[in-house]
Amino acid sequence: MDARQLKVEAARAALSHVSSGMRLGIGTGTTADEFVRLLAEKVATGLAVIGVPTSERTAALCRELGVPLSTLEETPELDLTIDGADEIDPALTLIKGGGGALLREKIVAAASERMIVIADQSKMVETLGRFPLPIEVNKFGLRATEIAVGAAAASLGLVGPVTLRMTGSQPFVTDGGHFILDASFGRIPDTRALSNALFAIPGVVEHGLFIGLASAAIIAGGDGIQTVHA
Ligand code: ABF
Repeated sequence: MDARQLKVEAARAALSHVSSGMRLGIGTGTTADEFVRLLAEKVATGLAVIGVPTSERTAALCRELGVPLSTLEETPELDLTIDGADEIDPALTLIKGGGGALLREKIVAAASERMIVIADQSKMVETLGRFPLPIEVNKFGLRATEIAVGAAAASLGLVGPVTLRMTGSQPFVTDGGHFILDASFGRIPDTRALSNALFAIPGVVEHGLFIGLASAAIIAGGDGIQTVHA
């Protein structure tokens, strides 16, 4: 199976956890998009769910395909969030944010009874950090925050640059109106210590370490579907 088909199979397996009446958090990214497409087919045949999207991009896809939407304000308690990830370790700690939606994704995941991560096998790692860690920062004082993040990260294993994420010649701006710094650690053996250090920096809004949020991960690989429970 090619990479897209693996994403589809993981998304299809996640759909089996969805039942009528559920309030769903809906993630962002290409794997989450496959889940939205399959969910829309079920909605068209009578599945009664309401979705809270984690990005404007996902909201637009849901509207296009007819998935009923709500907001976290109207629906503050969710039954299940289905979302992708950039890296997944054996304890189901995640790196997310490659798609720039980490702030809303973490808020929605935290508001959910359960979170199921859907991914292809390539996302599984023994230790997080090969993927640069996205750090969402307030635009005010960006340069000062960037310097502080670099200093804190250096004491916690930063091995590469802290780079401002760009879209063409302009800084990438999140749905929340913030910028993203991507920091290369190579390996992150102590995710909690790094999380605490980053949150101690004024200007840091959120980061892409999802610790203790995922209930399960559905992983599609060459030898089929594997479900890992936290
Ligand atoms: C999103 O899913 C992002 O946090 C993460 O970067 C992305 C993974 O994307 P894909 O499913 O396209 O690999 O939640």
